[in-house]
Amino acid sequence: MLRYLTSGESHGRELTAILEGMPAGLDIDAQAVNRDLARRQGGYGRGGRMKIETDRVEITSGVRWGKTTGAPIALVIRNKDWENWLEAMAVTIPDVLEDARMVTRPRPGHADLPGGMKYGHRDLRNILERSSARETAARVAVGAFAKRLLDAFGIRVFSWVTEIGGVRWSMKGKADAGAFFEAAEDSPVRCPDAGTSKKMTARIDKAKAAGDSLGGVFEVVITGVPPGLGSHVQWDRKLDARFALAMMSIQAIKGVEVGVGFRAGSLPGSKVHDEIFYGKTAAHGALWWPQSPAFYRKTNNAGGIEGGMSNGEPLVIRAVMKPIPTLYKPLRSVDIGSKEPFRASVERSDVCAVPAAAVVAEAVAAYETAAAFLDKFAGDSMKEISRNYRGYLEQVSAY
Ligand code: EPS
Repeated sequence: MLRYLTSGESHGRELTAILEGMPAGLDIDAQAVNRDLARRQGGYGRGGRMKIETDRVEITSGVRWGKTTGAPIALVIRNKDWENWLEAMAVTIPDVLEDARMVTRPRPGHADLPGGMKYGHRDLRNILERSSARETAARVAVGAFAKRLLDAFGIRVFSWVTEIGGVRWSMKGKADAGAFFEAAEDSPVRCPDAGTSKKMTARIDKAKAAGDSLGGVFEVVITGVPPGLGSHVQWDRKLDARFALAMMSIQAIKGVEVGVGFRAGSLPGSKVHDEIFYGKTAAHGALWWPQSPAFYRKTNNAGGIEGGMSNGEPLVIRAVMKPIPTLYKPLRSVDIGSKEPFRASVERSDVCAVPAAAVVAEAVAAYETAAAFLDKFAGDSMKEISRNYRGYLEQVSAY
């Protein structure tokens, strides 16, 4: 069983994650983890904090001589900004406290007010420090380990942005995950289309000038997934249900779609379901793909999941991020101490973090895929899992 926990505050000493259940014998490349951490920090529309931080992972357990041992893997990412918060974020009461940086003004759309009421804090900093999307750096590090495991079995995870603040990329032609991903990597907003990228950055500039923030939509595609991850037999084993939970757990995500998604509500069944064919097929491109003849589809409206199970097609998951609630434009709120209304203004924030959220989504999707993969092909070492996987592929090929 794969599992992980994260801890850490936005301006505390560091973020920590513990990942347990990774098999022994997996090659680990800390630089690959750092590359993903840097990708999360990027994107047009990020604020001042990302100029302070250079996120780097420290692997403090579970890896020896470049390989996992099977023991829990502990990951640490230091907050450089912590040095500016030594007193305000101290674990013990500081001798000198010039500025506690107390927060009594809840931001509409943030965890501040419900969190304060729930935990009984009069200082909302105790809520915002943990609810901040800074936590996603730890999840990206965990996701990089999951990606490494999936990569060993030819499974790859991609992401790109399809909409920012109403500027939409309407994808033309057949989706080519590899090409879209390469183009997205070169775009300041992770949109594969250069023309749309320009319009998106202009939209972000406009929002910034108006003191506003923007949300958007991104897509995650996972290729090389064999049929049979997840299960139809119980609610919490359904693969799409697990993806929905994972996506919604990312800060500021308000909706998730799989495959054709919400458009399924307006199309008839004949235009939604992916017809099944059997025969000689062109190379599928996935490592697991059996020898021809085989079952295949010409469309992928299901987004690679039927009955809560992967069906062998690429997994396609989309999610929408709301505009960041920390915005320069004053919004009405009420001080929790004085109960007086005020208009919130902030010192520092991102205008748009949709490109970063797409990178985070890659990480959580990689984790869910790896967890489902290990559920099915369980083993304590890479050797054992490879053996289990090969045996299953023989069964699929002969079906
Ligand atoms: C973030 C770090 C935060 C914010 C952002 C995400 O840094 P700071 O609050 O010090 O500027 O930039 O978080 C939010 C906007 C939010 O509302 O939580 C990061 O590392 O991604």
